[in-house]
Amino acid sequence: MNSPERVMAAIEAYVRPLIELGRDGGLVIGDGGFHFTGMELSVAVQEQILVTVILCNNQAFGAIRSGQDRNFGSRRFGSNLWNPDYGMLAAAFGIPCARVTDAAAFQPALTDAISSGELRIIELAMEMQDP
Ligand SMILES: Cc1ncc(C[n+]2csc(CCOP(=O)(O)OP(=O)(O)O)c2C)c(N)n1
Ligand SMILES: [Mg+2]
Repeated sequence: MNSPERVMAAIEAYVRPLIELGRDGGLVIGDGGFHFTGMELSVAVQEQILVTVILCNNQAFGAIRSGQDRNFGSRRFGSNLWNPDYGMLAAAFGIPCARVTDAAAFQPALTDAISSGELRIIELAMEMQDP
């Protein structure tokens, strides 16, 4: 599994050169945030917005759950997520999606997605960690 620190370091290493070149690298979003906004993939396909979407899947509204653990004696409510099969969801939009569960596989997947120049999704299985 991937720790947030390792993931962010890898993302920064790959995305920073693109930002410095003035190119759109992509976006990083949590599974909870994706549940709010995921249908915008339709706009991305329609308008051919060719970015890499890194979908960080920790099966939780993690920041909310951490707050519940810290401030409410670990009494969790509504902060765990049931998630769909993102590969199937991406396929419904015609978007290739790679699922990464091992930290070592993330950088090759990111390089592959960015260099494709296509709209791509990388689903990154994450550990749930208190920030
Ligand atoms: C529009 C909106 N609604 C609710 C919130 C409150 N909120 C802050 S963090 C968070 C959880 C986000 O979950 P996820 O995207 O999975 O990220 P994680 O914390 O798990 O990394 C929510 C719901 C918000 N910031 N914006
Ligand atoms: Mg989450």
